Amino acid sequence: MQNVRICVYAKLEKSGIGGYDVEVVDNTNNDAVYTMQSSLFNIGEDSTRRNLNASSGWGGYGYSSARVSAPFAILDSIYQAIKKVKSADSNVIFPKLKVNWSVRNVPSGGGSEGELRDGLILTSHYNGDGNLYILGDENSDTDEFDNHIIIHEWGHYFEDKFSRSDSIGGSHGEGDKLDIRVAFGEGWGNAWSAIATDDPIYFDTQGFMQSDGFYMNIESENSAVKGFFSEDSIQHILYDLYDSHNDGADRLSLGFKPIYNTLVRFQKNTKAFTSIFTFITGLQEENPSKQDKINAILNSEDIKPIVDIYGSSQSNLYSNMGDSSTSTICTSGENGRFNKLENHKYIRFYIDASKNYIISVVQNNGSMSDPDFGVYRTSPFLHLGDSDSTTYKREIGRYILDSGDYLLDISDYNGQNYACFDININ
Ligand SMILES: [Ca+2]
Ligand SMILES: [Ca+2]
Ligand SMILES: [Ca+2]
Ligand SMILES: [Ca+2]
Repeated sequence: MQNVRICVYAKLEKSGIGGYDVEVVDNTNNDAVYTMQSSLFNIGEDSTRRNLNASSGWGGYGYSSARVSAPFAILDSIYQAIKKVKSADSNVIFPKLKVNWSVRNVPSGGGSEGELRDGLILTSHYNGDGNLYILGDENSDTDEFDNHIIIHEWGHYFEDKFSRSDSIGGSHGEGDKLDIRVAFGEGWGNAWSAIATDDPIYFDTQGFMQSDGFYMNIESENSAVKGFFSEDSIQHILYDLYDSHNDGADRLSLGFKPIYNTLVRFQKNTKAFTSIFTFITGLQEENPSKQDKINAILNSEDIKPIVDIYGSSQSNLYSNMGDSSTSTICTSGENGRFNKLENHKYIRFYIDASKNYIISVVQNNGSMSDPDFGVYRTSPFLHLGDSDSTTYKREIGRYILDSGDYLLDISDYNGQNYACFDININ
């Protein structure tokens, strides 16, 4: 009789319709896939059953041996997310996902390729290209058992592969008035973690012996700031649209399917930047009879009825160039830098004739700004490029544009309190 050992890989694999391909690797050890092994045993002549235990490695006051269960706990959270998506669409196929976890993944560094290989991952995050990075830093911040964190970050993978996110990223926290694209992306991540787990208590364990942490109630916590620019408001709205527990202004129980359908169809193809304005516009188109109940939930977070994808009637973030080739906008640094509300303003414009265009953005109220802009075709939605030289006062870019609708995303890198710009497209 032979002696054998069973080896279990930290992978989730299923081919074909409804399939997925997820593996957990050690980014600080040449991307080796985590495994666990049974002891040697004699297979004998009859069928035999082996129950394997993946130990946590916890010794009572700290980790005293390998955290064998950690990669499998991460897979368990991801499998929960996969099952929730499949409950809305059984035909979905999940593109490959690599989860980079290590006990050496610490909350520092800047996220360069070399740093990621050394475990300097800054924070648990999705890298925009099929890779999750997850913290494993004992006595500081481990995330392998923080299912809401894992599923939040997986939610960014979902946006990337199935929907669309125009979020520009950057730091964000409670009480921030954010760029609408960032507010939606982060609010979605948090709401999604509560939706996938059916547990609105979001928890992040931290600190000495992982005994500290922070939590929030995704359904009912009072938002530090309310509005279309608040990630708190977005997460409360998305969760209340989904859940079947009536509370406050929430009398709607849509479940996940209408939310999923809106994300993978309307939101993916919308001609404005992704925000609560685009999401709700799409949701309302598919669920017109729910309008009043949707408005009641929006109203509880100080958002007026949403009339279009640009937030017309309650935001001045977009300007429409119309038939002229010039326009004026003003950015503000009042709410912070880089990714806060009104750091960026957006211009809608239409190109009639396909040719070479010069786009210029010039400050008209001083010279201390450093204007930058991005150019987007809207259908199909495509980021054509950025003009971000370090010259003060003006930014000029040349683009070959075909006829169609476009967006400009204009910001002041110097973050002046109030900078106004003339925009010309010729
Ligand atoms: Ca944690
Ligand atoms: Ca509800
Ligand atoms: Ca509710
Ligand atoms: Ca510039």
